[in-house]
Amino acid sequence: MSARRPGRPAHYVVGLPQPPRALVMGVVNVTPDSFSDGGFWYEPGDAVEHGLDLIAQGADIVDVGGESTRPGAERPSIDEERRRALPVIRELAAAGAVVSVDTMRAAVAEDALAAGAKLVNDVSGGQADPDMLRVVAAAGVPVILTHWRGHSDRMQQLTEYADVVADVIAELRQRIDAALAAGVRPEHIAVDPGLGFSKTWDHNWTVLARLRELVQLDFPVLVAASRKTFLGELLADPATGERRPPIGRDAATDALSVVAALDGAWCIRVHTVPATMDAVHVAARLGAEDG
Ligand code: PMM
Repeated sequence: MSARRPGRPAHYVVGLPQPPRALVMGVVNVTPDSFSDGGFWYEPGDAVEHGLDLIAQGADIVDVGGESTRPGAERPSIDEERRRALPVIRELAAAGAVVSVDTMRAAVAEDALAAGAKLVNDVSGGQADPDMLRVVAAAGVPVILTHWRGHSDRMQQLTEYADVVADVIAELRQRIDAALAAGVRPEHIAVDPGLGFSKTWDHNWTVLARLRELVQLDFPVLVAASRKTFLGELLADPATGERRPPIGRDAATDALSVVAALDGAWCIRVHTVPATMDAVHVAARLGAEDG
């Protein structure tokens, strides 16, 4: 592995924007209970407006989801998930945005694609719903496969690893193989180490420190550290020990965005876009230096 950091994606997903820098994906959670922004954009009109703001700020993709995946979260019914996500996806796609649907349900993914979504972000990597990879293959759209071991009610009990990076890579390879076997085209696959999904805070740091091993998998890598609890824990109030609340974690998120982009991440998934855009430009410029 060279000492130099590439500063721009080592690989791109065919059919999505390919700027000479990491892509920025802005999050639109249409949920009452997401850890980071739950309830902020729960009304469809507010969610659409937020998505349009993210696009105006430069987001390459907006990721719309109707299910919170925070530890312990209860799953909404499929109808409720549809009710939350689909109108927002329809409007944002009609406004010209590249929309991804953040869902673990094949039927929701199918409806979202019909409503104009261009890619599927499945945090279970196709494991939660046995039909998901078939739906993605049939639609001929890109998919993000995240490292995942179980639903939110039990994911924090599934944190045993021999070597977290090697194990995540091996498990992601299995998901890639499953996607290919279902007929998904290789150039439509991106992977994500799933920070916070069946990982301790230390595991998250190890994965981020060794991100370049994941980049060497030869598939585009998405990094979604934005506002996650391990940042709140790092930045806990020294006097009280109280965790920094999600809204106060954006500067730390931006710092990680520079590092991830320098290491060759394909896409950075964040709640606030402007500083992330600057971060990926800085990384790309540094990566363009010879030496
Ligand atoms: N994390 C959340 C939701 N969606 N999608 C991907 N690909 N990777 C993630 O780590 C991920 C995700 C957790 O909740 P948030 O929407 O508040 O960040």
